[in-house]
Amino acid sequence: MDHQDVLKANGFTASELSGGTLAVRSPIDGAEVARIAETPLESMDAVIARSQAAFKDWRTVPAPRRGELVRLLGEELRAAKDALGALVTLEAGKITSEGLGEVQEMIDICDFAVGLSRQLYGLTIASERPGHKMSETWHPMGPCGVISAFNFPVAVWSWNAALAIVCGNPVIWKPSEKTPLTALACQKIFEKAVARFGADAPEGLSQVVIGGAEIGNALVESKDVPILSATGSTRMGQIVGPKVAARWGRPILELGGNNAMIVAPSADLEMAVRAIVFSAVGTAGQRCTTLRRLIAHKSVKAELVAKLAKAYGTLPVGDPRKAGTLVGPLVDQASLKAMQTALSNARSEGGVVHGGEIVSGTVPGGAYVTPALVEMPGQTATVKTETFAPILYVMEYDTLEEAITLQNDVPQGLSSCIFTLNIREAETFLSASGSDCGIANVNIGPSGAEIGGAFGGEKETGGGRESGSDAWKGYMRRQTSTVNYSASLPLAQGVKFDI
Ligand code: UN1
Repeated sequence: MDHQDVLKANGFTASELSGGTLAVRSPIDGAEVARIAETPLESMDAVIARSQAAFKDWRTVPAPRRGELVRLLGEELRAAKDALGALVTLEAGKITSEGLGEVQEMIDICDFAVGLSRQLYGLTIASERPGHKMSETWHPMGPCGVISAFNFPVAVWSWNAALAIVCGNPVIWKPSEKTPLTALACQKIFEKAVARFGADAPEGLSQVVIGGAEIGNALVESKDVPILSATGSTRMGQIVGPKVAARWGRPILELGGNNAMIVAPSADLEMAVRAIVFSAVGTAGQRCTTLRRLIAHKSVKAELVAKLAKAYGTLPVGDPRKAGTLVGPLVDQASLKAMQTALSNARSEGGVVHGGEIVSGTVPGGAYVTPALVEMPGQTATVKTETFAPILYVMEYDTLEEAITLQNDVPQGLSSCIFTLNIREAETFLSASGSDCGIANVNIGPSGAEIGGAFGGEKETGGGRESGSDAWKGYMRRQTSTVNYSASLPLAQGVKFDI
């Protein structure tokens, strides 16, 4: 399908795609595919007011009924899967299977949220006073701002939106300037679900705002947006987090990762190689969870690097729409430049680089590269820095303690893993003195997390949790209630206060 066919399949009209000020380019060939309208900064107050008005209605709709809307959203996403997946490929440059996988992730979180809509449980708690009952109830919070990145242009919104909506909160979404069309397409899909749902879905329950940092900043600074979920660089989070906290809002931050794999002497190397290649070069190294550091035991490092070099040598790089391609383009030329800078820095720190070359002639206009494997003498400044490109730094270790120290000695704390068949090593890695990351896996790579678990990480990754487990609590406020059904008024802690 060419670009225009994909846009048509997602319901865009010619007038929606022209006459605006934001140029949208496809990483596949660098071609401008649309020029869309941006949200005027002065209309942000009205956008937020609409969301607040929607909140007043939506918070009183019973949660299982709110879940029905998300169930319909999941149905509409199933119907739109091929078209939306192709749009993710067009706008973010993901290979077809990963574009579709991202939409599947949206469907999965909708299913999860539907079940959740009947399980927003609070506790009942034993009171120390006779004739008293203590319990907690979870209530909606209010508008949830979502600032998302180009690399997961639709799934990250759905993690937030599906949960926020069953929790009783409207959503205002500011997508990356690089991927606004996928956001507008999701809004169309959401509106289809609303049309089927009926009148108790208020106008403005989900809104998309288009523009740059100043549009996002309007959400970040507004007291009327109590929850602000932001995915992107640590630099961005460093600005957003304190601003939201300063106005007593609740930030949910998903920032940089610098994810490692430890390969122990007992590891199944064939399996490790497959996991490494998928997690280091999948999405052209542009996932937060991409494998960026390989910490291999000195007894297996040479063999592992040889196997990897062989696998890297035959990786199909090219047009992400073509069957068989595994590595699509980087998002733009600036990413390519950042990758080259990181590689030259690594070289000057003693690194030996394999690959990392520009692939010309695949699709003119796109930023295509062969993934790089870089043998490093140690964990240098460049290795500690996240570069959003397919670069895998390889280091070696002697003792497990040394490997865990290396794994933890970076500013980021998102995802991590160990390949070992030794239960002592596996459990040590998962223990309190093991990996310091939000995600720690055994015999699985660091990327490709399922929606059932809570997703997020520590340190410069920002501490936020989204998606599964009890991440929904981040979208609600907890109310603790004590009811006295006795005829006396005893005070807690034995305090006497007789009047
Ligand atoms: C991200 O890279 O921004 O674990 C999110 C994964 C995906 C989510 C990644 N499920 O790779």
